[in-house]
Amino acid sequence: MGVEDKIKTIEDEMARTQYHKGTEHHFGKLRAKLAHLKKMVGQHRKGGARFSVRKSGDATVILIGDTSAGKSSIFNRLTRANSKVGDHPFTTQKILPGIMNYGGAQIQILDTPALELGEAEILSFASIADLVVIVCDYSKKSLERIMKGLEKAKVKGELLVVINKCDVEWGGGFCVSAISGEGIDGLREEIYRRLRLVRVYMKPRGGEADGDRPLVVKEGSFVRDVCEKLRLKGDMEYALVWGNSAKFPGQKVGEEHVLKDGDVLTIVMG
Ligand SMILES: Nc1nc2c(ncn2[C@@H]2O[C@H](COP(=O)(O)OP(=O)(O)OP(=O)(O)O)[C@@H](O)[C@H]2O)c(=O)[nH]1
Ligand SMILES: [Mg+2]
Repeated sequence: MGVEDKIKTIEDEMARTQYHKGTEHHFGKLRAKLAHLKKMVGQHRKGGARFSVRKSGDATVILIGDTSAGKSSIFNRLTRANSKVGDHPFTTQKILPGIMNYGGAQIQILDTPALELGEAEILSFASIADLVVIVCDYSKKSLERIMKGLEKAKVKGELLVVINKCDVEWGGGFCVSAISGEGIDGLREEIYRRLRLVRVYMKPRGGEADGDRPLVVKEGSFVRDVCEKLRLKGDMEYALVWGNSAKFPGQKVGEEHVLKDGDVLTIVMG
């Protein structure tokens, strides 16, 4: 039997077996075997990469955590994508991208396989994300280990710890329930806040602002950055701004004006 077949046999056995106190030990052994075999396969494949994903959208957020913490359930709540949810361990086998629309900002969310299936490799994807969301259940038993893993993998980005399954037990901190939906709206807001993005709604001169499709730039960006993002040819003469960064509606500003989230902007070319 080849390694791939052995992996399939173990995965099938895990899928068939109910996970509870009595089978915990057996699962542990299967998990260790699986991790070992997968590592071997990974080493044999060209480049050793088992997972891949392409970045898209205005920013990328990765959900990481141990098996059954509820990563896929949260992912399904945040995006329109549909990742398989299972009551047995290791349901997710690949990195799956989805989009969370936040007032027009397109935030890419990545669902990932359990860290037990290849911590080093999954954490290497955490380095490319703009925000790492650690998902734990109320026991928080894996939190310390995951934090150490991130440190070891030199992941320096923004971190958010989410404690799932608050419908079963309140875990303190940022506690949500993917089952009941409690705290999910707050989680969307928190994710957006942590990404420090600024949505700018472009308004043609004398026309209406496009309220559905903002241009998304980083906090602290200037009008100049928007011009660059729009690849405007020629020179800007001035801009008009309405909203949070404007002293009054329709304020005339230059390239050095710092924009704020929700601004409406008209660029007037020379
Ligand atoms: N009570 C309760 N159960 C939940 C909640 N979120 C997820 N679950 C359950 O927990 C189990 C695992 O959920 P998943 O979303 O598949 O977990 P995961 O972290 O993606 O698991 P892997 O893909 O194996 O890494 C399923 O039976 C879910 O229905 C929650 O908020 N409350
Ligand atoms: Mg999953």
